[in-house]
Amino acid sequence: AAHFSGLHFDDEYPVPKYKGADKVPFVIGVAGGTASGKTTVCDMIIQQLHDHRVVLVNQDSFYRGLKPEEMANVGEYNFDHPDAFDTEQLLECLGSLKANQPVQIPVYDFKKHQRCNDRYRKVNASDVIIMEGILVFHDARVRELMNMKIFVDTDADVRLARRIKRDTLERGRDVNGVIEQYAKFVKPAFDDFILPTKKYADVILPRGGDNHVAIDLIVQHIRMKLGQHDLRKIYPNVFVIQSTFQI
Ligand code: UZR
Ligand code: MG
Repeated sequence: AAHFSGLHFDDEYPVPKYKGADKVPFVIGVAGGTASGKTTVCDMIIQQLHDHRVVLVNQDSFYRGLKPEEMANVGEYNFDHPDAFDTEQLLECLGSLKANQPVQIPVYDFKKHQRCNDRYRKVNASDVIIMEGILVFHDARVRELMNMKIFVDTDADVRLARRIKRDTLERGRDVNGVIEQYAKFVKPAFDDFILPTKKYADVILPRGGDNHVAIDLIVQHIRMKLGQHDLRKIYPNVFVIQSTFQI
């Protein structure tokens, strides 16, 4: 009978001082071609996880600013190539966030193709970190920090149509320019660098933000993982206690 006293949790057991103090954040990677609906999917996940602390970090923030010689020939610059990003800095930021350290994320100006010097976005420690971008599965070290990898798989014609709309409406480009750039850089880079990373995904999400069923399933999984996490941290002896039932 003495064993049953094990069912009561010891008052002296060290409970975390504040909620989330010693939790390892759950890191989600969301990759996929341009205009596949990555941002929409992330927004939907964040909305459904409203009762948790979630931050979204975009790979776009880690675009390198173009050097003067590259600016002089901006039409020849490949923004869809892995080298266009400062992956070392991205890795450092994601590592810090995973260690519950706040970080300063650079701010990138899409019109000037430059970083806004002295402007940073401060991101605090969170329960869930979502890292979004066309090439977030490209670097093995970045992939290793991720607990869940989602590849948003939307047909290329749908993506091109959306890209034309977005770049003409929001980025002040003309239709011919967008189509030209798509043929010259965006499509080849998708085939060479983005599509090959699909094999690293845990979840392949067809139709992006239109796929409510898949997004619900993803959110359920994240919730379950966050819940399990809490229990193990607070009651690491729970399995030992159960073994006392064996008389
Ligand atoms: P998403 N991009 C720009 O248009 N200008 C820049 O200064 C930097 C990037 C584009 C980039 C890529 N390609 O296809 C797209 N170009 O941003 C990725 N050209 O963003 O995943 O939201 O489509
Ligand atoms: Mg986007």
